[in-house]
Amino acid sequence: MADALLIFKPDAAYRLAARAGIWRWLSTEREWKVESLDWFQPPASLIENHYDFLQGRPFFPWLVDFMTALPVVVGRVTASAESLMQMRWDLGETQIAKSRPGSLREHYGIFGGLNCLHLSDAPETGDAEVKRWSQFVQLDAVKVRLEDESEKPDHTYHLRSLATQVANGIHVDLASQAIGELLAEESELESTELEALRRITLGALS
Ligand code: DAT
Ligand code: MG
Repeated sequence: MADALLIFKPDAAYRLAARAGIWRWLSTEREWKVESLDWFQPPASLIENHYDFLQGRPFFPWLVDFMTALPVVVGRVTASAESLMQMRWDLGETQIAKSRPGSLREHYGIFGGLNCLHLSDAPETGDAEVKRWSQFVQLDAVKVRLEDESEKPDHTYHLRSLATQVANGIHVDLASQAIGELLAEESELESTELEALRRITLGALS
């Protein structure tokens, strides 16, 4: 069995219907086990190391902001190498426009790298990521209970449509405002935290 690091990124941690849908999948524990889960706000230095292979890419500053702007739900799962590959298959491809129909990211992801979930891609990376993150957050107990249903609406496809408009320079102000309103409806965030979720969402579109 191998360790893998799992993160509900802000677009999954706070969009409650998306979070519930992803949790419904994760909690089946079909061929894996959720060993730990907790809220944690990563410092920039941790994210810069975690994603060091992406340093220099144009989206890197956004990626660091995205992953550090708000607390996220971090966990450790154990799975065989084959099961981890199966989990990554269920997750879908990195960029939303390319993610496989029926995958979690195609279902809940909004745009570009706003893709809901991090999951280590192999036993070796899982081992290294769990060791690195363990220096910052305990990965040995399930401390958060996530719901598998939500009263909140799931606006994924509407958000994706508006995000595509913004990314293409079409009705940018109106579409940006509508994105903020839909995120407010999907989440329980208010004021500065809601503004942070809006900022990192719009940041993925430029
Ligand atoms: P994954 O998360 O599927 O393992 P990765 O490890 O290659 O993908 O990249 C880490 C994160 O960086 C990814 O979840 C979102 C962001 N990212 C990667 N490539 C991107 C791109 N071309 N455009 C926008 N964001 C990207
Ligand atoms: Mg990766």
